[in-house]
This record gives sequence, structure tokens and C-alpha cells, in this order.
Amino acid sequence: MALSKEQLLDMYRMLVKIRTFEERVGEIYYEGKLPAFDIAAGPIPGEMHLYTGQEAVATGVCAHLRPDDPVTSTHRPHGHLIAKGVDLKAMMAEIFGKKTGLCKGKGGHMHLFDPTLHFGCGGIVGGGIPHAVGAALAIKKRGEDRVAVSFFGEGAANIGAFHESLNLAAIWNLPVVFVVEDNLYAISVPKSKSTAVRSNAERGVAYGIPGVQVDGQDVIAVYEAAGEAIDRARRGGGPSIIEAICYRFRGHFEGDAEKYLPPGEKEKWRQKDPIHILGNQLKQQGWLSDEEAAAIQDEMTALVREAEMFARESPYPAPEEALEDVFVNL
Ligand SMILES: Cc1ncc(C[n+]2csc(CCOP(=O)(O)OP(=O)(O)O)c2C)c(N)n1
Ligand SMILES: [Mg+2]
Repeated sequence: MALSKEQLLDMYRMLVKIRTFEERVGEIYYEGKLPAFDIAAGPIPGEMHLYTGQEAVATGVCAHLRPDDPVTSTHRPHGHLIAKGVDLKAMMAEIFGKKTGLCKGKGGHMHLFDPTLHFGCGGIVGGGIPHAVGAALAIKKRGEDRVAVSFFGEGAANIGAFHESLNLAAIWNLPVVFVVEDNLYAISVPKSKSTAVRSNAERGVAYGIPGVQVDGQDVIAVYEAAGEAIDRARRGGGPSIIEAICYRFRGHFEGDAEKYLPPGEKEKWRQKDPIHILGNQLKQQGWLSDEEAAAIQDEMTALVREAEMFARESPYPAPEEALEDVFVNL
């Protein structure tokens, strides 16, 4: 089914929204940290993994999801949560560790939870995969038509929980879609050094579930593959794998010297910027002018700036609240 002008423009806006958020977080992150790179300094202390370059994967998948469809994400979660429809102010405040954040400032960038969107993530690589299967089991037992989606990297596809999760999802025919974002590296380790099979989509064969590989820089390709997998799961047709081949335009984490990259690789992938790919298609159709593209950019810059100001002006949680809203066994 051909996508309408409105659907394509919505996805374009989402790509720009995620990119603008990530690039601004990338700037704020370095405030106070340089020149010695003091990781504890500045308004955003701790590690930071940005999603710049991979925006088409979150956008193309989440365009099919409802707020009540559960999503599990990773240590690189911002794009998934933005595409799911989060309030940018609450998300930015959480990244700043502020009381007005999604988790009252106690989670930070890798622990963004939004119960209204049924969204969770975490820093344990592959940890979200069995969580999505558990959510899908609950959906099936309740007879609901929701679908669980788990986003994770190609590095995570080698942990034991990935294989156990696929087997359980298959044997119980659960409504879950596994989205492997193959951005070629797990920190500095290329997939060729960690994975014996060429494609993680092919691993579906071992569990009796469908697997497809898509160009993860092309949001329309991701949208189409995700639509098929999510519709199938919603209709009771069971789980599947989508392998999206993509590329992160920044380091694994901020501060990564990226010494492992072959010369010219990043520049080559920059030619496949998901925003430019969809933007050019829209322009060729006559559905987006340069002025309209600039207006979308301005709108997203203003939204992100508003979220930033909200985060900066919000208070930190009080020390005496440290044990509230957490599991404690005193
Ligand atoms: C269980 C576990 N092992 C190791 C790590 C350290 N670690 C953090 S990110 C990462 C690489 C993840 O690679 P991938 O799954 O491909 O995701 P990407 O960073 O490429 O998005 C590793 C090994 C961790 N956080 N958790
Ligand atoms: Mg990876």
C-alpha cells in the first residue's frame, strides 16, 4: 500500500525530531567536561550513547505502534522513545537527572521508563529481549491485540537471552517483533568478529519464525517490513525478526576515539543519511520544498530548546527522596 503524503511527511518530521534532539544532547553533554573529559561533570553526567544516523529504524517501526504496544529498548534508547511519542520535556529532564523527569531523575539516559507508553530500556545488553517476550505472553493470555517490540543491537543478538527468547516466542506463538539494529559494531567489535552467520534475519530459520533484512537507512523500507511483521503478530500470526542494516554517525559513546573505523567508512555512510534519503524522495514528488524543510527544522529546534530549558530550570530530587520509588529491602 503506497504511503500518503501526510504519512511520509510525518515520518520526515520524526526523523528530524530525533536527530535534532540527539545532536543537542550531544552538545550539552560536553558542557563542563572538557578539556580533561571529566565524565562526572556538566549538566549530563555519566555515559552517553546517541542514536544519530539510525533514526529511520525507530521511526519506521514505531509508526505502526499504538501507545499501549509495549516496547523494550537498549542503552541507546532516545530514538525509540521519541518515535513512541514521549513528552520531550520529561525525557530531557530525566537525562539531566531532574525531579521532573520520567523517573524523577533517578534513571538517567539509559533508564527511561514511560508507563503511559509501555516503554522501558536499560544498560544490560540484550536485557530487554526477554522482557518483550514476557509482555507478549501477558498480551496473549489476556486475549488482547497488542504487539510487543524489542529493539536491540547486533551485538545483543549473541547473548543467551536472545536465543531463549526467540525459542519461547516461537513455541508459544507470541505477538512480538524482534528488531535487530545492525550498525556494524558492538562498541569497537565488528560483526564479522562476533557472529558466525552473515545475517541475524537468517537466525529465524533455527526457531521456525520469519526473518527479513532491510535497509535501515531507508525509512520506507523499514516501514514496509515492520508493517508486515506487526500486522502478522497482531492477527495472531506469531513472532518475527527484522534485521535493519544501519550506521551510527557518532561514536559508540560520546568520547569514543573511533580508532577501529576503517578510513572513509563513516563518510561513505553519511551519503546514506536517512533524513536526506526521505527528504530527496519528498522533494522529487513535489511534496516538500526547501522552505518547508527549513520550517520543520526550526519547529524541531524550538521543541528541543523548550525541553532543554525545562530540564535546566527543574530542581534536582532532594537527598531525602533517594529511597522513594525504588525497590528497597530495609
Ligand atoms: C550484559 C552486558 N555486557 C556488556 C555490556 C557492555 N556494553 C555496553 S554496549 C555494548 C555493545 C552493544 O552492541 P550492540 O548490541 O551492537 O548495540 P550498539 O551499541 O551497537 O547500539 C557492550 C558490550 C553491557 N552493558 N551489558
Ligand atoms: Mg551494534
